[in-house]
Amino acid sequence: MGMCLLNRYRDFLPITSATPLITIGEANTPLVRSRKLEQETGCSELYFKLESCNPTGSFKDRGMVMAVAKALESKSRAIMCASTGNTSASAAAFGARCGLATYVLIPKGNIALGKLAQALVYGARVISIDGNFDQALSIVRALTQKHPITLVNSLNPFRIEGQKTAAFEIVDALGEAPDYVFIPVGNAGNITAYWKGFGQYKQAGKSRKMPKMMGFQAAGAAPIVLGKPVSQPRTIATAIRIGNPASWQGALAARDESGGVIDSVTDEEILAAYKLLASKEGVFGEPASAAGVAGLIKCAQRKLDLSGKKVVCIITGNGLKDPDTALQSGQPLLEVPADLAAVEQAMGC
Ligand code: AN7
Repeated sequence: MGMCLLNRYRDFLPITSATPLITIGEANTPLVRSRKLEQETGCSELYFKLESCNPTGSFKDRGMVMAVAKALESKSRAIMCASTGNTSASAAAFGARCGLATYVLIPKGNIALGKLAQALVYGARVISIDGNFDQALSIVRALTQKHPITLVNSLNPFRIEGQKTAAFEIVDALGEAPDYVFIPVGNAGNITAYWKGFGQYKQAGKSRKMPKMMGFQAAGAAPIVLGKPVSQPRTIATAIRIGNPASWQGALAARDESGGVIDSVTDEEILAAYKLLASKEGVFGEPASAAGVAGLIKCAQRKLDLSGKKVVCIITGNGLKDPDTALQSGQPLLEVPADLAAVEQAMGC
């Protein structure tokens, strides 16, 4: 279907006759069957939902298209978010497309290079604070109360509305909801949105069952697992370096109502899954995306029986966004003279 996201799922979205059906080509992302990990983890069927294929390279475009459409509908002239990088890239893209002033607040030194480049080239006003994401979000909440600027973090309920469409696409592609969804958790908007989407689709008779939601935080930034905020979150997966998630309650509801888990994976487990995904599956997700996959591997190692089960891992963002981690994790670059014999030697022939 060549129809934009807002139009395709308009019956499930807060669309009115006054909502502009904007698009930058978001959503309708591939669901790709695994070749390797399916056998290794003992799933009956394992799929990767490539949210990394969105126009700005992450799932954020789904929620942002809805939030910005509603901002335009309400005649807003400006949008603002705090971000670990992907939300800011998406806000900046839609802001540019729609002629809105866009302000983004990011934690200094902890945003992947590609994401920073995106926000700057789309023309957002990018402000880096000497603090973390949680501090940035609290400043943005205060500023958007004080000034006529629309908040486009997932505290804005339209973000969750747009993001839930990924669950619709999975059910539409499989003809039924999967048994398990493995997903990284940062600010917890995405797991909240998926759970809402699966619920609405079931209610509409589009599926008969609901998946177990398996959310994974990084061990150094695992407030939901620990049951208390983390004041100085740390992880190589900067996208989910969040110590006090805004949608904490939504994540708990998704876990408890689905019979799933919110657990953590170490940076070592994240990096191992990141490398395996790229080198064995040809799927280059960013480190945060690998947290969900690392969670699947961890569960399989702890003897979670996935035989007969359909499993989906959400690849939330594109690996190209974080070239530093890629260059440190991949094969070494071989540099040789411009000489046939030297190249042969480097090839190992
Ligand atoms: C690739 O961009 O929070 O649990 O400010 O970029 O819904 O927060 C990003 C989060 C997973 C976690 N994977 O999703 C931001 C931001 C990637 C991400 C998450 C993020 P949520």
